[in-house]
Parts: sequence; C-alpha cells; structure tokens
Amino acid sequence: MTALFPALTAPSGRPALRFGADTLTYEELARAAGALAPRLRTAGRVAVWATPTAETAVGVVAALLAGVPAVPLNPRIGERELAHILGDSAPGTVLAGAGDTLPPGLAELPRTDVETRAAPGTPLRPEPDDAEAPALVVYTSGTTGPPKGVVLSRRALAASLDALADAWEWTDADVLVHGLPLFHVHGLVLGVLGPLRRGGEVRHLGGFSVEGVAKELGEAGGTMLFGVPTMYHRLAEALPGDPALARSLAEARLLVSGSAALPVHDHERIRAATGRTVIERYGMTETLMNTSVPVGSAARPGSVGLPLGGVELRLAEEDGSVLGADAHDGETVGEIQVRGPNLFSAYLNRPDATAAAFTEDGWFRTGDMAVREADGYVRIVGRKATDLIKSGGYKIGAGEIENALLDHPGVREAAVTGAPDPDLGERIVAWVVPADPDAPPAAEALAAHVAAQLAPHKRPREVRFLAALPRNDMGKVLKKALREPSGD
Ligand code: MCA
Ligand code: AMP
Repeated sequence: MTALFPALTAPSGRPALRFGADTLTYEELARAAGALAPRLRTAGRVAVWATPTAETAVGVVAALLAGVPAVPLNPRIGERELAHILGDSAPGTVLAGAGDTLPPGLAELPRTDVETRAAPGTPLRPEPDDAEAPALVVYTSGTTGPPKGVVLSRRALAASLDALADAWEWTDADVLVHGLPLFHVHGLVLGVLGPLRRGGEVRHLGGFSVEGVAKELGEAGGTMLFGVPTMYHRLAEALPGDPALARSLAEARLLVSGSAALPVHDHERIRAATGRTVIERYGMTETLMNTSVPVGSAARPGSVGLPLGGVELRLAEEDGSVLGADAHDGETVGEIQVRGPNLFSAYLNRPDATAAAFTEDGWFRTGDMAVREADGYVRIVGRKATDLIKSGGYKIGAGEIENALLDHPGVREAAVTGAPDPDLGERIVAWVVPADPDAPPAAEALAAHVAAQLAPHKRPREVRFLAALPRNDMGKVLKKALREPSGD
C-alpha cells in the first residue's frame, strides 16, 4: 500500500502540528518520528501516554512508520482500567514526554521518551507496506466487562481518512482546529492522522475551550473544527454574548460534529448566530467513519448523512431480515449494519466478541438504530443496548461502572443508568444501595472512587441512594423503573 503519510516522504517546511506554542513542520516531524521509529521496531506493541501534546502525535506517527501497533492511553486512566489494558495488550515499551510522570503499572515498563526535536539528517525509512498490519489498538467500552481493544489496520485508517477527504473536500490547505482527547478515534485518527495524511496542519487547543476556538478558527487561519456535541453545545451557549466567536465560526470552511447526536436546538442556535451549518458524521471505534452529510449539501439537522465512499450500509430488523429500499421511508427503524474497507480487524484477544459482532454474511452490527429517508440519508434514533451511555461523546458501559462501585466498601448493590443532560448528552447516574443504610458513603467519595479506578469521565455525576434496587422475578434489575422519576 502507498504511504500513510505521503507528506513525510518529501517533507517541506510547512507546519504540520501545533500544540500551543509548540509547532512542528513536516521536516521536523519527519526527523523526530524518523529518529524514534527504529527504536520501536522490536517492541511488539507500544503504549502511548496520550497527553494532548506534540509528543503524542510524534510517538504515534513513529509507531506507524515502524509498523508497530500503538495503544493510546488516557493520561487520566484509573488503576483498574490501566491494569486491564496493560494485561491485554502487553506493550513492550511506553512512549511518553520526558517530563511525564507515569502511574504504577506503567512506570515499571521500559520507557521511551519522545523527543520532538531530532538532529537533521535522520533518514526516514520507507513505511511498511502491509495494509492489513495492525496500526492501532483503541480501547472501547461494551455493556459489561472491561473495555475491548479494537485492532485497526493501516488499510482501515487510510480508507476512512480518504473517504472523509472526498466527502469534505479536505486538502493540504486545511488547518484543523480541535481540543479533543488523543486516546480515541475522533481526536487521534480524524484529528491528528487526518491532517497529516492530507499534508495539512492540525492546531490542537490543549483541551477544549470556547476561547481557544474563537482564537484559532477563521482569521487566525483555522479552516475546520472538529468536536463532540458537548463542545458545540458550549459554543452555542457562548455565541449570544461573543461576536468574535460568531465571526470565527462564520469564517471557517467546515464545522463537523460527531461521536454522539448533535441536538437540533444546538444546530439551530449555531446557524442563527453564524449562518453556518454544522455537518454531522457518524462513526464508531470499530468502523471508523461510516456516513457524513456531504459538504455543500442543504442543512438537515438530525441527519448523519449518506454512506461514505466504499462503505456499504443497511438496516436490519430484530430477526435479521434486511430492510429494502421500500422501507427507506423515514419511519421504519432497523439496526445499522456496515461493511467496507474502513472496518477493524478484530477485538484483541477476543475471537468470541469479534465473531459475535458480525452477521453470518459478514456485516458488522453497530447496535445503533436508525431510519433512512427515501434519498438514502440516515437518521440515528437510538441504541440497541440501554447499558451503553454516551456522555460528553465518550462511550461508557454501565457494567464497568457498576463493578467499580461494588468494589467500594460502602456499596452493597449498584445500578448505573444514563440520564438526559443538556451539556453532556447523557450523564451517568449511579443508583446505590448502601452497605450501611444509616451511613451511606458520600456521593463525592463514590465519584472519586470510580474516577480513580476507571477514568474521571466515567464517574457518576449524580448518586441516588435506595433501600433496594427494583428487580423482576428473575432478580434482574429493572433499569427502566430507575430511569422514571421516582419521586424521592
Ligand atoms: C472532576 N475532575 C475529576 C473529578 N471531578 N477528576 C478526578 N476525579 C473527580 N472526581 C476533573 C476532570 O478530570 C477534568 O479535568 C475536570 O475536572 C473537568 O472534568 P469533566 O467535568 O469531566 O469534564 P467535562 O467538562 O465534562 O468534559 C467535557 C468534554 C469531554 C470536554 C466535552 O467530555 C471530552 O473531551 N469529550 C470528548 C470525548 C471524545 O473524544 N469522544 C470520542 C470517542 P481536566 O479539565 O483537567 O481534564 S467516540 C469516537 O472516537 C467515535 C469513533 C466517533 O464517532 O467519534
Ligand atoms: P465509540 O464506540 O466511542 O467509538 O462510539 C461510537 C458510537 O457513537 C456509535 O455507535 C454511535 O452510537 C455514536 N455516534 C457517533 N457519531 C454519532 C452521530 N453523529 N450521531 C449519533 N451517534 C453517534
């Protein structure tokens, strides 16, 4: 296969990466990643301490150049989740910035510090050309159990990024602005590898802020913005009092939202204040990107658009029967199933889960429920699994939080649900039966416990104490009864 990063084979002095004051040109990136890559060749897999820094971008590019799969880690990862990922992916080394302090478990691994400045003259070896070779292992939550490692090949990365380039007319002239975390597909694959594959620039904000977007988009050069709906919600909230922000958004070429549904209300507020339509695209860690509203098409809030080039998409009913074009009526709901070069290779060490994720005829079951319009546009209407929560664009399994809560000495029983939230889309609610009804643990202590075991974004934002969990005759917790207002 051709190089993942053609712009690195004859690197120019054009900017490639900007993280705050830290800017790297393509020449500097080629030198830094070229110097690091040979040191990674025998590592098996490399963990990447995925801080929002140039070190992370250089480390991942070096791993890709070396043909060694990279496993990005949330730098706020908790103890239990880290132990699982390290046990599952068995990295031979961990890439980190020279100043980073690594937590126990990771600190004992051989460490490779990423230098973003290498001496000139480091020769860049050709990229490995096996398209099916694993490039990344990205962990994603399921309904129960610990997260699964999604193995993504070089072929999948290239196919998905090129399909997006076609849909979005994305070129080397684009300057992408975002503040997404770099341990998931959205921020890392679309947000860093995307611009680098095009030969364009990424400006990372270090973390999302309304001020950062206002400063970098538009006049300052940023042409595209990527964000999760929570970020667009925060922009929509700020717009009425911030004419400079409205100008920046209005001047951008493309505003793209993904990872969860962007509420129509936020779409409309942004359109009213800026005259610009946010484009939605739909993807998944396992599939990378499946659909997008094509650039330049009429606004259709609530729609995730059409299948991208190379992606086949169908809707299937509960019994497996596939909905025909006559059911593309904007009303008939089915599960989205997809096929194409954008798909993952397997769940790491989980042949059972990999097999279960596909239909007998080889289509990936997304678990997302949708309708199609007569012209093929897809509208997502819900999710098959109620135990998957999307909060701030992060997918979080109710089961992993319940297990973490049950480890707390003050908890006898626990159930976790997602409640609608104007900012986060859904917020995590923990329903807890305390071990001692007269001395329930503090809600903050339970949130801190989950944050320390799993990750801060998995912490419950609300804790409700109950004398008992509602259960059916089989003893199964009735989550529906928990979600309805209980009057407590
Ligand atoms: C608060 N904090 C705590 C605690 N409470 N830390 C430890 N223990 C606690 N008890 C800290 C947090 O770590 C954080 O620190 C700060 O307080 C604020 O936290 P929080 O309130 O959780 O942040 P937020 O404001 O709610 O975050 C909103 C967000 C974030 C910025 C939108 O949710 C986000 O970045 N989402 C992006 C998710 C994403 O990229 N998903 C893509 C996956 P500090 O501020 O210092 O960090 S989906 C995907 O990849 C597919 C393919 C797709 O389609 O895109
Ligand atoms: P993840 O597993 O973190 O990669 O999240 C993938 C899930 O995010 C999908 O299965 C969808 O449920 C959801 N998702 C991603 N993009 C969108 C979107 N534009 N609209 C609605 N849901 C989305």
